[in-house]
Amino acid sequence: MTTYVEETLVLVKPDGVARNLTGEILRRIEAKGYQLVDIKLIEPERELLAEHYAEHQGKPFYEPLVEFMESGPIVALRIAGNRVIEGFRSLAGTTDPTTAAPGTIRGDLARDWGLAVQQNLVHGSDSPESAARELALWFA
Ligand code: IDP
Repeated sequence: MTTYVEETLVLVKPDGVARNLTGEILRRIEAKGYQLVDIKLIEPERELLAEHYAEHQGKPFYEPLVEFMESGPIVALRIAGNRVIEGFRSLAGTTDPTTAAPGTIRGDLARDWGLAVQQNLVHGSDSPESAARELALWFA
């Protein structure tokens, strides 16, 4: 089995911070054995969000997504571990809170408010390339 250490970007989105779930989310990350490398509370400029979500520009949920991400503070986490990119995506669960598996962050804790954007508590980079790009954006 290949073992290697990699890093990923996790964001506790505004719904997670507003609902006081930052500690619970970090607890799950640490309980899984991942290392916290850096952390900050940030209210990002629109330019940062536009770069972060560049792949979604033009989609129907893009504007509501950016507005949601501007609606309150975000906690950015740099975390490290073997296969942490894939591992955190597994901890987070799938995008839709209603169908995300129980036991995952989204499955256990995220609410489906019936809004134009899924307020699903967390973001996690989806590939090594995304992780490098997003860590450079959020921890410039
Ligand atoms: P991910 O965060 O699970 O990787 P992405 O497809 O990268 O999902 O989408 C980014 C974010 O955009 C999601 O976390 C969610 O907040 C929102 N989103 C994605 N798809 C939809 C949709 O079909 N309706 C509403 N919001 C969506």
